[in-house]
Amino acid sequence: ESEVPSFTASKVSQYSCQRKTTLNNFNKKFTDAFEIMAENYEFKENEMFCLEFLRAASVLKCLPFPVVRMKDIQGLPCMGDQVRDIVEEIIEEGESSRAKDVLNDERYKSFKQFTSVFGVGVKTSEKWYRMGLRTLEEVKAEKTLKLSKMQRVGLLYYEDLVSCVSKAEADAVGLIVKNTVRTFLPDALITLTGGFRRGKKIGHDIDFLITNPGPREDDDLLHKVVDLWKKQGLLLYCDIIESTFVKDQLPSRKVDAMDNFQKCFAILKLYQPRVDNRSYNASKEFDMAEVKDWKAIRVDLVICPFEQYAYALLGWTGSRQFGRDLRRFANHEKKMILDNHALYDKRKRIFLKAGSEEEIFAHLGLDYVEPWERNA
Ligand code: DCP
Ligand code: MG
Repeated sequence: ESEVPSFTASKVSQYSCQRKTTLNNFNKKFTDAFEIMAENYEFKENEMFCLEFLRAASVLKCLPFPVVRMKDIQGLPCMGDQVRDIVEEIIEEGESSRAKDVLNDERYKSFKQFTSVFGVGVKTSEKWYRMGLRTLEEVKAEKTLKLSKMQRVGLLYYEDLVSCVSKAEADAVGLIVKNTVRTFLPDALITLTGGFRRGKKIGHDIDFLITNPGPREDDDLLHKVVDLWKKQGLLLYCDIIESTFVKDQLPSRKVDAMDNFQKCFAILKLYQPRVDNRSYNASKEFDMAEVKDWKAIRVDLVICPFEQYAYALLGWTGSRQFGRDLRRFANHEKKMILDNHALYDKRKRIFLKAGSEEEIFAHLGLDYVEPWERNA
């Protein structure tokens, strides 16, 4: 009787790795409210409630229609009481009073500002808040604070870093990364990962995964790359984390574990001649003195052995929620442990090798999900 292609709520999986989630979100009104709630619980270190709202947001993001009445969410997974109450209020009132209260909450507002600084997380925010600090201005003025080098550069380049990175900027940085890496390793495979690989048009940083097909390993590669950038005056900050990868080590069970690959958290200077709309000055010359022709950009470089490339690519492509659900699915449905390095079958007690993301999905008995459908 209906013209609409049939949609069965009870067939929507509780795992986002069994759903297709593109960037075309029909339920932004709801998911924005859930994400505000989740972030507030993250600031309160209430992981359970935080995940509850992130999961609910993720489910609504995959719906092929906007929710307009309570019946539309009937039978969907992850719709607990808290979530349903908010959906109901948004349907009736157009907005959520609970989400609005969070946005006006003093603690939330301070944590939001603090955590927007590179190098500042929930722990540091908590410390500053307890000291009575409320705004970044107050943080900057508090001369007794011991800031890490990361936090100091985070404040120094704050304006550039909070303004989002565009896809065009990601491509420009991609060329720089490729050129530099291939100076040292001509056959290196360099892949743009993170949100941009999922088709996002903006991001907070640019993530690259580097590997070298074939036997040759180069533990010094990242050091050589950043040294060259330093010489070229392109490096504003860098922190190289050495690899702690141990072959045949069981994958980590932790849901949000950091991986063991060698990586570099950097801030690059991206030159971009700005179109300056000021007119000629009296001497009919451009006054170039104050024109800043570059932008500070956060770049993450991760380097992995070729054998682990497919697992690292899957992990670093995200989304975070998609990755969490992949690991949860592997664990609970398949008795396997998945992380960014490997997949381990606990029953057979073997590592499952994979040369592509498709093979990893196949090992898990999952239909393949394209990167742009992983925006869970
Ligand atoms: N990731 C990971 N292990 C880490 C950090 C990140 O597996 N220690 C994964 C999850 C993310 C992806 O890598 O989806 C990229 O991390 P980002 O924080 O850069 O997230 P996105 O690129 O998805 O979003 P944004 O647009 O904010 O950069
Ligand atoms: Mg990113």
